[in-house]
Amino acid sequence: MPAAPYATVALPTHEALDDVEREARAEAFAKDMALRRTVRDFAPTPVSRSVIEHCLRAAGSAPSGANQQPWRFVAVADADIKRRIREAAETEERNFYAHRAPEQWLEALAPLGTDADKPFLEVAPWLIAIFYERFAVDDDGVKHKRYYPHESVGIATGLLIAALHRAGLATLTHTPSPMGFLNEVLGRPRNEMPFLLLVTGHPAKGCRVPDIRRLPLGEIATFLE
Ligand code: IYR
Repeated sequence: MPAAPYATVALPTHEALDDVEREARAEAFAKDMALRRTVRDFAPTPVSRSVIEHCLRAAGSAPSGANQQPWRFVAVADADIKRRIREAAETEERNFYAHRAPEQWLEALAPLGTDADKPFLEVAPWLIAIFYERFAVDDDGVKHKRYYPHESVGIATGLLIAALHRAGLATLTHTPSPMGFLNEVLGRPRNEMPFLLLVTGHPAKGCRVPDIRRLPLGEIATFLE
């Protein structure tokens, strides 16, 4: 039997904006987001758990396939767990840089100067491991497929990165490859797939970032009016 449709509620009212204010807000948000940069050099300065909680609430407001909300976040500040994540990630990364990465991939990474050393995994105050459920298992052990889990967790992660940036924090979207060790270290069940590790904190004093450019709007967007 199909489930009954949801009851409905009035759309929660967002403040009404006039067109001038709308334009100003859209522009201001784009300008603020343009300041976001991926950082690899973090300060050990602590960040309060409640800030991370607010940002995770923002992430959890993302749209998802059939409202299944397949994302799961594990926020790690514990030094011992961070050390274990670093050790496991560096083991995988050494293998990646020395053996697994195809030449073309290494060439693409060369301008970034990344290597297998990941000190930021211990220095940054928070590592937010992001998982998505491939399926859920109910009390009778029956598996329930999740729909569009990649799209859903990707959108939630985007909101999380934006929320952390708005809170004045820096992030690194880190994808140690493969990431299966995160399930072991963090004790997550096998139906949860690691998506990425969001290294979060304050940038180190004097932190420098590559002088990259973003594609102009004309190259990323087409308007058909
Ligand atoms: N996971 C590796 C390699 C890496 C891959 C891409 I694509 C990057 O944009 C950056 C790094 C690492 O973290 O070093």
